[in-house]
Formats: sequence, structure tokens, C-alpha cells
Amino acid sequence: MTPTIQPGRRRFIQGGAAASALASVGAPLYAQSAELTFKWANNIPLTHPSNIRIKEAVDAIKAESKGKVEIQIFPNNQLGGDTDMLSQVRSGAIDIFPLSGLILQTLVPLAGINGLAFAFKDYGTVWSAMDGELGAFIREAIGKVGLHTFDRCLDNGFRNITSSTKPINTAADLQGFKIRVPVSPLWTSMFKAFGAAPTGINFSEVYSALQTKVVEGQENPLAVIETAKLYEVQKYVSMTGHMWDGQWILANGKRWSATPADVRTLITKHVTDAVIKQREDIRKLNLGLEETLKGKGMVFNKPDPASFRDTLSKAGFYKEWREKFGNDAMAKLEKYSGTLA
Ligand code: X2X
Repeated sequence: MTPTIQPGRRRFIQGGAAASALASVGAPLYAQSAELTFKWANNIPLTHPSNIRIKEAVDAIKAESKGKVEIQIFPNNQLGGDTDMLSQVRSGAIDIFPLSGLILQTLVPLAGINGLAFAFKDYGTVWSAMDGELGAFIREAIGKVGLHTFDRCLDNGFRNITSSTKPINTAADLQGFKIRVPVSPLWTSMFKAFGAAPTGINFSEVYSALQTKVVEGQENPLAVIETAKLYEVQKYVSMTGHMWDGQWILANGKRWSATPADVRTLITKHVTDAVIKQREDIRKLNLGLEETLKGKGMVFNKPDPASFRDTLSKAGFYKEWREKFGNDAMAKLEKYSGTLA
């Protein structure tokens, strides 16, 4: 019996391997160029662990697909600020884009829930929640707006406040403090509840906003403060650890479902691998970065979280967000965080 040829069912990568074997016998060079290209864009420099690990994944995907699948990385807001990149991943101008759940909140309200102040006491709790029931619940909500979400999110980190004017020791120091926050309802609400004067600014504009003193301060994990060189325009780091933030890796839904299944599996495998390594990098980096940043002239202090938490409670912050997220969602979070009030 002669084998039936079913081109529609041929696996993309196998087909590619056969094609490139032919191509190597004196065929023109273009036959070896990638057949599927994806644009991956983000908001941070190439030196940040997220980009270092994603670059490794991209190289592995290219090698394993024999050059057929190529992901191009556009780091450091080259394709626009976060708000703009979010529109582009929805329209398909960008294929893959990691974004903080809190910024995604403008589109998927529930996605901000992990940013509730002081929800997570440590990384163990963060990953149980985000790789567990809470994360699954959030991904389901993201799926409803036509975006594919990879199962595991990148670590951005626990966030700390920096300032060019003064250290923040207690919540009272935040009264009237001009602080940049990412463009997100939860972030703005949190800093208003602290009594500060927050302005929503995309990360692409943060360095210049700090340099020109449009704002006095901002808040970010140490790995971002270091790789984006914010130490050049900020003096104090107050280790408030007021919230944990991570990035969901989003893909344009149509592009993703039109991608052959074996390519999706290949990309997912290497991206997941990169995320696991990236999380470990950030954890280790954060342990050593205090010394590095002190060496750049930054001054550190470690505030007691109590005054910050009390201020938020008294301002009705947790009550307001419990109503917005709803009891079901809050129950999923509080399974890991304990009661937030
Ligand atoms: O915009 C920020 O502050 C950053 C870099 O932490 C995020 O991606 C949310």
C-alpha cells in the first residue's frame, strides 16, 4: 500500500527539517531563512534577566526548529510604551508582549488583583498563588479578551520606593509625595490612599520624569532600578516591599491559534524554561543588589510595614477593592494571602 500524503496534517517543524535538508544541497540561501517570525516586545533593557533568559529561549527555539521559527526581541520600549504595546498586541502588530497584570487591568479588571498591597509575605506564597488557583482564575479572565496567556508569569519583584528628595520611613512621609506609578487604576488608588500625589506614567518616560523632577520618586523592584539606571536620577531606596508584581506573557490570540500546534509546543516549552530561570535570577539578584546600588551612591532604609498597612486600611483601600474585584476573586487571593482588610 502506498502511503497517503496529507500535507495539511504534516507537522510544521518536521516539514521544515525536510525542506532545509533539501535546501542544503545547493539551494538558494533564502530557503533557509525563517518561515515563521514573531515580534516579542517589552519595556526593559536587554540587560534585565527577563530579556537575557528570553534571548536564550529564542535562540533555542531557532536551533530546534532548524531556523524555521524566529522570534525577534524589541526591548526597552522600542515599539512604544506599555499602553501602546498593549494596543499593538491586541491588533496583531506585536505578537508576544509581557505585561504587568496591573497595567492589563485597564482591559481585564481582575488582572490587577495580585498587586493588592501586602498580599504576599514571600516568594513561596507568590508562586503558590500565581502558579495555582489564583493565576488560573486570572488567565481565564485574560483569555476572554482575545489574548493567549502563557501559564507561568515572569517575576518583576517586590516593589520599593525610591526618591530624589527624602527617604520614606513611615506612611506619613508619603503625604503629598509626588510619585510616578504605572498606568493602572490599582496603583493610582493605592498611592492616593497613602496620601501621596501619584501620576500614571509609562515606564518609557520614567527616567526623564525623574530627571526633570516632574515627580520626586517612583517604586520598582531593585532589578529594574539597577538595569534602568534609575540610581542616576534617584538617591534613596526605601525597602517598603509594598506589593509584588509580575508580568503575564501575552500573545495575540488569533496569531497564536493560527500557529501550528508543534510550533506552539516548542515556543511554550522554551518560554516556560526561561521563566523558571528568570525567577531564580531575580531572587538571587535582589539579594546582592543592595550592595551594588549603595556602591552607586544610593542610600537605603528599611521601614516597618505597619504604618503603611494601617494607612491603607483606614483609607478604605482594601474595602474599595474588595467591592471592585468581588468576593469570589478575593476568596481566591485570600486563600494564599490571608484576610486583607
Ligand atoms: O513600569 C514599571 O514600573 C515596571 C517596569 O515595573 C513594569 O513593567 C510594571
